[in-house]
Amino acid sequence: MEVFIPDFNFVIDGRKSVRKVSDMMSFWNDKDAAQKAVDAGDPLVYEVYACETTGEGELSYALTILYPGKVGQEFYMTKGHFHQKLTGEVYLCLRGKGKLVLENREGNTRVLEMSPGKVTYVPAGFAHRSVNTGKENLEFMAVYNTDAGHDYGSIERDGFKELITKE
Ligand code: M6P
Ligand code: ZN
Repeated sequence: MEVFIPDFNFVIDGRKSVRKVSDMMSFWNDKDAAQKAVDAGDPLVYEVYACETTGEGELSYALTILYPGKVGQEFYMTKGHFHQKLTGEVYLCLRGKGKLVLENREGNTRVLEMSPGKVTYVPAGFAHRSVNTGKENLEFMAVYNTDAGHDYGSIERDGFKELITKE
């Protein structure tokens, strides 16, 4: 199958969010390593360019650029979230190498591979976190329901069962 990989050397006209190590203190497994990274300059972990629409039934989409690196043994990752509303999400990996970690409220887990051209699906009811296990940027497009909402609370408190420390 031929896969079309868009050239992402353009800036998406969207809202940009920036996450540094210090913005995610409660999400890292190794808090001492996280504090050391903050003290050493607080590196950028990821950026999200989100185009969020309004209106029932609409879709929103976001480009995430997740930089390579580790905090302790743990690869750089997104915070990860559940949707407030029971809705799925589609990911298209554009560049780099990584994993998409899924976990539902019952603790069922799946880890999917991300590589350029690969599409992965997050079923409704699964929290999702992307992890950069490579040496270059991991870049991906996500498409989700505009009403989905981001619920970070339980991930912030309990984390994911899967800790990604190996490629
Ligand atoms: C993807 C989508 C976005 C999300 C982003 C970063 O682009 O799932 O909705 O905001 O990744 O993930 P998080 O919000 O968990 O930090
Ligand atoms: Zn989502």
